[in-house]
Amino acid sequence: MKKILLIGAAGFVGPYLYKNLKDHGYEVVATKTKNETPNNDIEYINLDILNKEEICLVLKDINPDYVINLAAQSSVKMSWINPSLTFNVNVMGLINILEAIRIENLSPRILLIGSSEEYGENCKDDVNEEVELKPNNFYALTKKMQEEIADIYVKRFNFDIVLTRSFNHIGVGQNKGFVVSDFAYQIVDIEKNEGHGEILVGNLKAKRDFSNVKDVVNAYRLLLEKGKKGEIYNVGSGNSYSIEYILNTLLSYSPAKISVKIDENKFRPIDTEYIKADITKLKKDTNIEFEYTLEETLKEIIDHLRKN
Ligand code: A2R
Ligand code: GDD
Repeated sequence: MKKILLIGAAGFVGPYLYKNLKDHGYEVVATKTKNETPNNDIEYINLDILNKEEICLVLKDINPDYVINLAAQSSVKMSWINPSLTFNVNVMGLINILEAIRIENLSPRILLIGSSEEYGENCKDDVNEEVELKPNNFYALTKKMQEEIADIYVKRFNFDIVLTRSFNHIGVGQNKGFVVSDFAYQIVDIEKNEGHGEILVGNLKAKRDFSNVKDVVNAYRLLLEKGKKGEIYNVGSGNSYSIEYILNTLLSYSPAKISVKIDENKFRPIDTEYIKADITKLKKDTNIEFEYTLEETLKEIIDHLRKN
């Protein structure tokens, strides 16, 4: 049975990817930070990617066939508040992982998760992998640096690395701080209180390519299996929706009387306006079909919050 080291597996994406990999017959060793107390039945080991020696010990112990890194400071919003944390985890943490693999003389296939945010200013309709990257926030810059660092390890040390540029993904379990959770939590709070109230929102004009996290983790497994060494793949739905459409769809699922207030504090210094993925390359190399619609995903998220 092939063994996968899944780093940073107690966040939003981790438990979904863990399940997908197990369902497809992999042995998975999942890691979390020592501060996390995940609410699921996955057995984790603790690993801090800022500690290279710790990574070496884990690698030596497990000797994985594959390494997937999900550990990151993953919020664009937070990267404006704490750029140094974002650089530490997303850049230094990555170098620690790659260096530990090199030092331990291992040769696992590696999957690294990047972001559509890397296209930044150059984002446009059906953006494909050839478009020049022009990141316009610190998070995006760290993900662009990830690609440059990976390229050195592929070319200089013959590492087998596949990378993604993942577009927005949503689902049950995503923390507040991301748009769908921010909206859904507020709506459910209003429903539970007086049944009427005001929801605070940020930039409704931005458009994003949203997918269900279950489709995204399926793409990650397929890329691990079929992606080409050193290649970068857009992972998205190929559909773009305005944040206003997301808001209105969530509101349409609620019986509460809700008014919408634009809150200037929720706007970012710079916000990428329009993102939509060209997923020709992903489809060609993996034959993937995305299963879930945006509307059913939004419904699942809000229904789950009501029950919990
Ligand atoms: O910060 P924590 O304690 O919540 O843990 C997060 C973990 N993490 C780390 N793991 C090991 N060593 C570190 N120094 C370290 N710093 C943070 O990475 C959390 O459990 C995980 C990231 O989970 P989320 O923030 O929920 O991200 P998500 O949505 O699962 O995204 C996975 C990947 C990331 O590369 C994103 O940038 C990309 O997909 O969108
Ligand atoms: N978070 C948040 N909260 N965003 C809001 C709100 C709000 O109340 N109102 C409007 N927005 C807008 C943001 O300004 C942005 O244009 C859009 O909604 C999406 O914001 P987020 O959900 O925070 O996601 P993101 O696009 O910044 O980043 C996510 O997607 C990337 C891939 O494109 C993250 O998951 C990243 O880790 C990921 O790489």
